[in-house]
Amino acid sequence: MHDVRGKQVVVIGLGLSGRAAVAALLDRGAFVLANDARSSLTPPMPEHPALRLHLGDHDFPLAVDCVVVSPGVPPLPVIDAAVAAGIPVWGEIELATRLLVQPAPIVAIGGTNGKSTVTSLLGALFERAAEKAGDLPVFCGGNLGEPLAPHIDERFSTVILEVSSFQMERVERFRPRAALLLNVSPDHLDRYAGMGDYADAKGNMFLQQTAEDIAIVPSDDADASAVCLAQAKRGGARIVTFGTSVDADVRVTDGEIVDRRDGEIYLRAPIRLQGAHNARNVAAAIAAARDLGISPEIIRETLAIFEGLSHRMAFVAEVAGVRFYDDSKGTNVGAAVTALRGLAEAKAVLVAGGRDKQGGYDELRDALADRGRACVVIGEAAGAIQSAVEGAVAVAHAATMDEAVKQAFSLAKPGDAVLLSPACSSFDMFRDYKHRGDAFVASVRALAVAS
Ligand code: UMA
Repeated sequence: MHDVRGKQVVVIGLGLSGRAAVAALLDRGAFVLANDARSSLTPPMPEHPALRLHLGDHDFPLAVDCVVVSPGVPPLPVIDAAVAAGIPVWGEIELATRLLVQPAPIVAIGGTNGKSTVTSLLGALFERAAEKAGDLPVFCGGNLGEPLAPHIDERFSTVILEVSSFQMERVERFRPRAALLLNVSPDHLDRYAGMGDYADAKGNMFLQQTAEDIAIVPSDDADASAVCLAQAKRGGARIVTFGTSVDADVRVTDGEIVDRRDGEIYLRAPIRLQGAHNARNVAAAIAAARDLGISPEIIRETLAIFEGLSHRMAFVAEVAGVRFYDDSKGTNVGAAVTALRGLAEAKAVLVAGGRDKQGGYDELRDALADRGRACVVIGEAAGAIQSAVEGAVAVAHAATMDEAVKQAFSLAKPGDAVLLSPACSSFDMFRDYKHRGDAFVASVRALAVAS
């Protein structure tokens, strides 16, 4: 356990991660300066004799031993100044894993898409195994929603963390026993200079790995496999591959997932998570789980019942022959394209838009040309999406989610899907993607009642 007692630490950004970091640091005896660009906080920070606040800007004096940065805080002059002065700058994950009262093997899951599904599946697999063995509980969180910092005094058998590129920008000793990079496709290009920088941030999770650890990356033509492999090679772990190529260690075929390391075969038919992209997600999870000692029996039992996440391709309702799906978690173009192409229905009305991430919408245009009936655009990115996809499909504009659902329904034909997969973040109109998905589900339910 790392000792921060008596140290002066500044925490930048007081959302979920920042508040959790502040509480952990105070608990361990540090003096904390809590900083946020907002001038008032709701809820306010709890009072503590070792806590001071600096709100409204980031112009605080850098007389500190360490800086902890929240993932959503972009590069700032004060952070550059700290780095230049040799002051350690950590993310909440670096801090929390250092402060854990009892270190546990860490499984870290990164990638542009699928990481929440794989994290939750690994959580389910390890929890089932721990319960059966009477072992310590499992922590499952990170970018998924629950930071690790509030749990530093708990004892876990395994710590499973979904890690975003933002979170991996500021790591130093973070060393996962298994690190999975599922794919890399354009996202968050409003934050990074280019795809190279974005991939490098994700790949930082491999840096401290040694031959006792494993790095899990895709092996086929999709998902920028070469980029993922190059990132994994920045560390010293054994590399394990998954995917559709014949030489993948955990290979996906039409009907099976074959673990070529031990010859185990997992039939795809009984697996609850369906679809080609999910078969690859399952293969990646198997690659990690088997290496950390989870038995094939536990894997089969879990795969037969694990349903996946809400707001990730979740079926909502059927209204007059039109099936509605909530993929509010589809916050980038790659996710929306995968969702659209993965639908069982031949044609879909897509509801897309939100806060633009500067990645361009050409791929979405192609997918809509193949599978789209129409596109209803919402939020700040409405104009940009409309200009990109017009000509491929009919486009309508909606001011609210309720209006978007009604317009999508009127544009759909019986047998079509209406898919919310926004290709953008939600922060222009909603608190987060869950709030956006809940608004969609509520509007669909109201429509079902009214029809
Ligand atoms: N802030 C500043 N200065 C700035 C920018 C922000 O002070 O320049 C302040 C804001 O005023 C606010 C705080 O920072 O008070 C917000 O911090 P944050 O954006 O890091 O949000 P958290 O609540 O700490 O949530 C973060 C992750 N958010 C982001 O990465 C944007 C959550 O991921 C994560 O679940 C949570 O930590 C727990 O680990 C969400 C996300 O959108 C789901 N992630 C992105 C994604 O999945 O694509 C990366």
